[in-house]
Amino acid sequence: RALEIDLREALEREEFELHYQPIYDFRGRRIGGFEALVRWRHPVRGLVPPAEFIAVAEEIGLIVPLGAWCLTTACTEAMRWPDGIKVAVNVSAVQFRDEIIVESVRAALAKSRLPPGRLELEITESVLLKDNLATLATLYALRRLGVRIAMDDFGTGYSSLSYLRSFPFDKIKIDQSFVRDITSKTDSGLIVRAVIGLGLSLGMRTTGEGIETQEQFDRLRCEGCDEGQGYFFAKPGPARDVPRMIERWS
Ligand code: G
Ligand code: G
Ligand code: MN
Ligand code: NA
Repeated sequence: RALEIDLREALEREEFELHYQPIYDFRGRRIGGFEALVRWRHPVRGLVPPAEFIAVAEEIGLIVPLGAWCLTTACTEAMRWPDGIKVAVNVSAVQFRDEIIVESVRAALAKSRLPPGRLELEITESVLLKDNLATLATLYALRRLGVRIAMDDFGTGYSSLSYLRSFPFDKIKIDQSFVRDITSKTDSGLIVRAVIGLGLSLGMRTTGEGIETQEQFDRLRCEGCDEGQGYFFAKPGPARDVPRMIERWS
């Protein structure tokens, strides 16, 4: 509970910060974008990872203002990056209620003046769990703003394929659990190959997540995956590390 009390005040106290992990473009052989990952710099606990506070933030309704802060901060920081480099922001299912997300995204784009095509929203299957018309309408409203939409952690939900049928995502992010075993387990390799083929057929780009080794990198590139992300390229780091990460992989 102490955490919850602190969390309520963390936004006003400006204790949140975004870290960025590069997303490598296999074909272009360079960093094409960064995923923003929120951290909470707690005065006593130190750097708290999202796994420890996002769920609480959702419960207490903080996720809406926190999500808006993440969007505005990510867009504003991305404006300082070399032209064309994109930024991806994770969006929680709770932010999708009442179309609040559309206003948050509109406001972030207006305030930062980031071209909408450089912002990508990562949503998980939980957003589409109800598969209701309101959710789809919200996704289309976001699409009309000009932002891109990625299906995150693909393959870990209950019926991923039906979600791909209900909405034309720009990108499928293949969950790291499949990438981890891609060279050691035949079935993981075959699943990854099938998902890349699926993306190709449906006109959706694919990103392999959690790449940690040269072997995984080589395998994904050979299979025709569009992008890769993982510790092999870089761990998520503060905004000031972004230029160095771009340099390292250019
Ligand atoms: O950053 P890690 O390195 O610990 O991130 C863990 C998880 O936290 C990610 O899978 C992501 O789904 C979630 N997460 C990170 N940043 C954000 C954010 O800004 N908003 C939401 N809703 N989830 C986030
Ligand atoms: O939003 P998403 O669930 O995809 O968040 C990505 C999570 O995966 C973050 O917690 C990030 O720190 C973590 N991550 C990114 N690259 C790697 C990696 O190569 N290995 C592992 N184990 N975790 C990673
Ligand atoms: Mn993500
Ligand atoms: Na993911």
